[in-house]
Amino acid sequence: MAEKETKQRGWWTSLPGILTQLAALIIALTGLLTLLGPKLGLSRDEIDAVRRITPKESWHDTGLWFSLGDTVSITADGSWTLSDEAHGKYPPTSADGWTWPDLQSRDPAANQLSFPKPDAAPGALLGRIGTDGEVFLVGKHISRHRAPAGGKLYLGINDTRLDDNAGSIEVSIKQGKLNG
Ligand SMILES: [Ca+2]
Repeated sequence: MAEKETKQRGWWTSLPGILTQLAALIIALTGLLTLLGPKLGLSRDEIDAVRRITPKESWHDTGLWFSLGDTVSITADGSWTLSDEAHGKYPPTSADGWTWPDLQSRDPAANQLSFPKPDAAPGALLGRIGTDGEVFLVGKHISRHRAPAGGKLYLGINDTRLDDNAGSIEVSIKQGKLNG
């Protein structure tokens, strides 16, 4: 009995120590996230332009011109859906889109549709430079993608039918010039 009481006292005595260690861990993690933060997206002073992209337009014209070899970095926030409530299928997703297994579990025939970029996630944010430029995956973030040709930057959703889409994604864009 006496031994049990001693054990209990011991446990309570060490509680402040455990809390202190927990607090130190939280402070350390917060610091780490602050350090990593700018690497996960564009920092405020890096942003050259902000655009809002809706999934109902096939290719949003950002109005930003790129020359061959320039780089484009994009951070995308917000959510949109491949099919709104009226058509009743897909809850909102980020600019990373759905995974193919998730999509096919809801719609087994989905892979027979012709997506703008079939090897990228359905509902993902896509980009192209020039109206005929090669389509590239943007998702929630892309860093220093090199322009394969000169032209304007267009952004859009990886989807086949656009009229049943909803939501919007806000993109922050940074242009890196090859010369200067
Ligand atoms: Ca759709």
